[in-house]
Amino acid sequence: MKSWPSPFIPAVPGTGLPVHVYDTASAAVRQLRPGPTARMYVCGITPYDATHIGHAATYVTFDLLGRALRDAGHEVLYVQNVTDVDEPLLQRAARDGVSWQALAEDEIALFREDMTALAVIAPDHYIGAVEGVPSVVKAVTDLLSEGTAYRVELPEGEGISGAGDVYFDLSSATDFGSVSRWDRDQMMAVYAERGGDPERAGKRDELDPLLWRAARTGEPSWPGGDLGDGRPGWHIECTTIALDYLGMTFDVQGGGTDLVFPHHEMSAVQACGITGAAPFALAYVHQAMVGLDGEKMSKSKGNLVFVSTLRRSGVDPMAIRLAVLAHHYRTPWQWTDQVLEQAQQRLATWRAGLSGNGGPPAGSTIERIRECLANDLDAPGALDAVDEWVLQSLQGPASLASTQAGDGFELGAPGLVGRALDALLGVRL
Ligand code: 5CA
Ligand code: ZN
Repeated sequence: MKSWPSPFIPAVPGTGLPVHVYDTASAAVRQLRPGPTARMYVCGITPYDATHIGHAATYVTFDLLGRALRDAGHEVLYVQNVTDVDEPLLQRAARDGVSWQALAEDEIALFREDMTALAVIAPDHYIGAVEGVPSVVKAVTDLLSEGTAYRVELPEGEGISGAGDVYFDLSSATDFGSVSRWDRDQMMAVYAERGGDPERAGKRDELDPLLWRAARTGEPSWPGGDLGDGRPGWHIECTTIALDYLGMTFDVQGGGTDLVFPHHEMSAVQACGITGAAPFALAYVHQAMVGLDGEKMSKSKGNLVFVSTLRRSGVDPMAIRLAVLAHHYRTPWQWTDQVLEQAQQRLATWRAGLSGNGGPPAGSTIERIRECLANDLDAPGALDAVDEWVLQSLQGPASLASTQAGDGFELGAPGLVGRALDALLGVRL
């Protein structure tokens, strides 16, 4: 699937530090140790509504991680999916009387525009679930023949395919639970509301995830060979796309904390079942939930602030990016008018502070930005470092006179800081 144009990344003198991030699976901040190419998979949108600030936070966070890895000398191979066929998309299309394909196409187009405006680096492979169907068919067929998956008959009168649904057999997995570290009660508490079907008759374990949904009347389906016509379950979509484009044991699996269980847990356990290897990813990194009016911002609740609505009302996308970066990715936060106003104020101040020919020396500020990013993506810390440089810049050379030889201002420093903001933080002034 077509992605979006990537922003130009200017060169910045020096190199970034080894990147540390919080890995959900080991419950600790860990150093990433990629080879020359860091491999990153981030779960993409289900395109039934526009990009909201929570989505923006997730994609800006992983954009920041990609930038930090590039700055530390790695190439980044970045893969993202689009869940372009799934229950919520089909339901919304039916509700609104539009085709699910048209709805998905429109929302993906809007998402591309939002990502471009927010200066998010595009994935190298942007893959739709529909594009991934042949791969899912192969994987599920293999799992069935190995006995790690099983068929469940369709409820009477529901299906148009006789072959039945296919489920993954969790009893075949040795490391189920190793991504989330949750116990069974925690899992059961959220499974149904997060797309699971614990009540489905005929499953061996209530938690077994759906791999292949046999064709139903009125639902889209694709040829599944021996599986019969049908469509992929949600988790297997990400399992197979990640395996196809990154291979097993890639560096970072990313998404929001709402995906820790079941989505990332199931994606991982299925990948281990398919390949016979482990782990699926070396680190699982999660963006905390962004909320509005005290609740998680979510399409199903409808408490949403859309990036495109803000843009249309004249808000500078860089102010939206700064509003996101003002919050650490591991801390849940709420979107308010004040958050946006502060970001707009900061953007204006930075623009003023960077508009001169000379300024306070850039080197130590760039170093601080790099230290912050390498230290579990401390974006708020990086913004503080820039604030301090800008303040000194606006106060003029006198602010440095007591500590520096001459007037202390360097010609070209604003240009260097501007390039660092652009390359490392994705903030273009
Ligand atoms: N298509 C699946 C992933 S395979 C999905 O979760 N789509 S989504 O459209 O619901 O979410 C897209 C991404 O945004 C996911 O990584 C999700 O974890 C993240 N996300 C969703 N809501 C929020 C929120 N309120 N705050 C932060 N991130 C969020
Ligand atoms: Zn996913």
